[in-house]
Amino acid sequence: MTDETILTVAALHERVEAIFLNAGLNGVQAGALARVIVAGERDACKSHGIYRIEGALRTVKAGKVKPDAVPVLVPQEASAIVRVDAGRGFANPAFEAGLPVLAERARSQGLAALVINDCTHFSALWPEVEAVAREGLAALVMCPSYATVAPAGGNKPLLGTNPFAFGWPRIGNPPYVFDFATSVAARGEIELHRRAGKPLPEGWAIDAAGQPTTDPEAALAGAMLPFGGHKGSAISTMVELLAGIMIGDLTSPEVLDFLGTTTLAPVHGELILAFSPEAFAAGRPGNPFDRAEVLFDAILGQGARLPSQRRFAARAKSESEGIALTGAEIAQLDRLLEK
Ligand code: NDP
Ligand code: PYC
Repeated sequence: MTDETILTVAALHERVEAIFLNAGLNGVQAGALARVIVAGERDACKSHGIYRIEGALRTVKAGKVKPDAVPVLVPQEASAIVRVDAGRGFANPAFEAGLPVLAERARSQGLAALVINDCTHFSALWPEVEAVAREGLAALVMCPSYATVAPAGGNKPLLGTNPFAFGWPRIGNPPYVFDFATSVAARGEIELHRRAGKPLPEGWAIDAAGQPTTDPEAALAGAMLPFGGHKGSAISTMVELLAGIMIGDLTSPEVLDFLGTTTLAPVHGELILAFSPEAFAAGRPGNPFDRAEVLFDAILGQGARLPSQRRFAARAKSESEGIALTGAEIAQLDRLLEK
């Protein structure tokens, strides 16, 4: 006997969007948030699925995000830098507003960047790299978060979990996409372990005294660790530089100073880079998309899997069979709608 309820993707979208509209978000914000949260649940990415609704609503209630914000494209005629002012709204509608111009500029100039300023960000980045890849473009996306990760060799939170994602378009196949936190795990995973009363794997975190810990509470009070030691630490620092300082927005320690807590979604900027593989490969031998397939085949030929393959399989299952939610999750959605 199971207490599972199966919802179609469309039905879950309708419920999540209704929660946000009911909480006072305008249609632009509510629609974009519902799309990204339902995509997380659909693709079995629980750390960025419906679990994130509460945090987003808490951030609205705390007055740190504007529920009625309308993202504005900052006029910069024909520049390769496309800027969207999120107006202290969520990042997701700002991305949707900037994508068509980003794609057009990347196609005409070979490469272009979408800068999003003054946004609240709680989501996974793969929906964005996938959206750019659907335009036939390669993409790199990154953003800071808030200071929760100690630099390699350090002992206190300074860097964010700073996600970093890449997408490459494939003809006749879903794009090649990777998307990961530059910490060993996303902070959402620590919170999910805490809720489940499960210890963390070794090597994820240190406690407030700088000692290794597997206790999620101690980890949340201490610091998470970067993935790959000094390598992840350097990539995370690069994210602070490019997607914080370079775009004139907050770094992770500044975000924590501004918010004063990690219980709200972070407010900062985001950087999305788009590249036209045809433009870069012009005049050189071979078609870049065909050559990429040779590489992917060789990876798969060794029995390895491509990143996002698990997600695409989960998506196909959700689309054909629906999304399974527990009784507790359904009750939580009902509660959030009543709030
Ligand atoms: P994971 O470690 O779960 O996955 C990282 C990537 O590696 C995924 O693309 C995954 O694909 C792929 N992968 C995993 N295992 C394998 C394998 N054996 N072979 C090949 N590829 C593999 O990600 P994280 O926990 O680090 O991050 C989870 C999410 O959290 C991300 O979407 C990220 O954007 C988000 N996040 C957001 C933050 C924010 O501030 N907004 C901060 C930090 C994280 P697959 O999914 O198919 O397994
Ligand atoms: O999971 O690390 C995380 C995270 C931080 C902000 C949004 N997601």
